[in-house]
Amino acid sequence: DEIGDAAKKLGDASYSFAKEVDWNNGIFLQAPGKFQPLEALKAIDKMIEMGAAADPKLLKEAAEAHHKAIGSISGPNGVTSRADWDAVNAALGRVVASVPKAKVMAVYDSVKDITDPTVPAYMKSLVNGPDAEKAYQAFLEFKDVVAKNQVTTRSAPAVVPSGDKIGVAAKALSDASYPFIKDIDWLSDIYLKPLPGKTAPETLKAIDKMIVMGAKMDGNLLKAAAEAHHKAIGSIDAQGVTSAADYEAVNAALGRLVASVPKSTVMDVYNSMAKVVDSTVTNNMFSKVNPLDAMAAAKGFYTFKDVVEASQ
Ligand code: DGD
Ligand code: CLA
Ligand code: PID
Ligand code: PID
Ligand code: PID
Ligand code: PID
Ligand code: PID
Repeated sequence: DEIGDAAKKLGDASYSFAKEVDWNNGIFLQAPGKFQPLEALKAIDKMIEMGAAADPKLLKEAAEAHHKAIGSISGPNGVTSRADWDAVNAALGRVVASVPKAKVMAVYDSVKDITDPTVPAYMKSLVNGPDAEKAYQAFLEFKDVVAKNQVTTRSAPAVVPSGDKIGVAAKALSDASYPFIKDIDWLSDIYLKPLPGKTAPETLKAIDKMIVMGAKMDGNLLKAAAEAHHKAIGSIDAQGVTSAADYEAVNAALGRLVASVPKSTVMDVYNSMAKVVDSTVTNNMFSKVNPLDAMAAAKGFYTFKDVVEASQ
């Protein structure tokens, strides 16, 4: 297709730049300017809306392209192969073309709002400047091809299941865990801190398992889960906490999503996460909330998971 061909040209002009970026740099975990959690949440919300509007099949293919690209990483900077670099660009171009332009620009504008204007020049200073300029020039040509192939209407909204066992169980889980949710400091910057003692390549292994799980998920249920999160963001209070009803809808949507993939795929995520999240992290989280609320939430979760497993 045209986007695939354009991605090859983009690769010709941008792979030198890709090789110069230190993909393992811890800086990418930092807020790109002043830490403003509620503004950042707005930007994430625009990404969620864009994801929910995208063609689920193309999202799945983009996840698969990323998984493949992780498999061909080489060198200290963590760069993927030239072929996989092109394949990721092509897959993302197709995702972008599957949503109306305004959805893409809403992401751009909201991310701009939380990005310090000196960031681009600083990032450029870390690589060979002319290579960055060449890559940007090629991106501008690529985007014209994407725009030419872009839809004007979003994909259909998700069909949300109702009256299922997971929905019923989600109410019990949410009743048991909402007090715990209210104890959590959602506006803290602790969630942006690197995992103690873990390197980027180690953490990437766990992310890869999540990508694999995402690629196997039912596309309609993934869209429904994204829509539930968007709705939940719309009802947050000053502390960032969503309403009880929207929290319940998120739990139901995520339970159904988990049930749409094999158990071993979920356990691969859990086991790889457990390798990078040690008990200092979980104990620290626990120390900041009411212990009884956390234990009631945990009990609720371990009961819920049996219902999910039964529908898996
Ligand atoms: C936890 C898990 C939450 C940890 C929170 C930190 C996660 C950080 C993720 C880092 C993000 C990485 C990057 C993301 C994106 C970056 C973008 C660039 O507190 C365990 C041990 C292992 C814990 C770590 C693994 C958790 C993985 C969870 C999957 C998360 C995937 C998503 C990640 C983020 C991305 C989201 C999109 O399981 O867990 C606490 C448990 O720790 C406590 O141990 C458990 C035992 O495993 C269990 O066997 C049992 O003993 C239990 O239960 C205690 O404790 C007992 C009873 O048995 C129960 O019935 C009940 O009564 C209970 O007590 C009541 O207290
Ligand atoms: Mg979510 C999970 C935040 C958007 C899909 N997500 C998580 C949690 C964290 C979070 C609270 C990971 C850390 C953790 O396990 O803490 N997400 C979060 C934010 C946003 C967001 C702030 C922003 C809008 N997510 C989002 C979107 C999607 C997802 C758009 C796609 C539709 N998210 C998704 C999945 C999963 C998460 C599939 C998880 O599996 C993971 C999670 O919650 O695992 C348990 C602990 C969790 C919480 C504090 C909240 C849940 C409370 C449960 C139900 C009860 C508590 C149990 C116990 C005390 C602790 C967990 C024990 C453990 C062994 C599981
Ligand atoms: C400017 C000035 C003009 C010239 C110009 C110009 C530039 C405009 C630009 C630009 C626009 C632009 C847009 C970009 C957009 C990037 C969007 C990224 C979206 C990320 C998402 C992430 C996610 C997910 C995912 C799916 C999940 C949800 C999420 C589901 C259902 C200024 C040059 C024209 C770069 C969507 C993918 C996993 C949130 O206009 O004179 O330069 O760049 O998890 O969805 O699960
Ligand atoms: C524009 C203007 C509107 C019209 C429009 C428009 C277009 C927007 C577009 C577009 C946005 C867009 C985004 C693209 C992004 C491509 C990103 C590619 C990333 C590739 C990576 C590869 C890799 C890896 C990997 C992980 C490793 C690092 C690597 C570590 C730690 C402008 C059309 C709406 C194409 C990250 C995955 C293995 C490098 O908005 O008027 O057209 O395209 O190895 O990580 O090692
Ligand atoms: C233990 C001991 C026993 C008792 C026990 C026990 C506990 C086991 C546990 C547990 C397992 C477990 C699993 C959990 C899994 C969470 C998985 C999260 C996945 C997140 C993903 C994120 C993503 C996306 C997304 C889609 C995108 C890709 C991504 C596309 C196409 C220890 C109790 C049985 C919690 C997939 C969603 C946006 C990456 O066994 O005695 O306690 O928890 O962006 O894909 O867009
Ligand atoms: C298990 C054992 C296997 C069988 C199995 C199994 C099950 C795994 C499961 C499962 C995993 C799982 C995960 C669930 C996670 C739910 C997470 C809910 C999060 C809700 C949030 C709501 C909110 C917001 C929001 C953003 C705001 C904060 C809030 C800020 C900054 C165990 C079946 C495979 C259900 C985060 C979105 C508005 C609070 O593996 O043997 O069954 O379920 O307002 O952010 O303000
Ligand atoms: C213990 C012992 C067992 C019993 C037990 C137990 C307790 C475990 C616990 C606990 C785990 C736990 C985990 C918590 C996790 C919370 C995760 C929240 C994530 C929030 C995010 C927010 C954000 C943003 C956002 C984007 C911004 C950055 C942020 C930028 C660029 C010990 C009870 C099981 C509470 C990700 C979205 C706005 C950070 O296990 O016997 O008690 O709690 O602002 O992006 O700024």
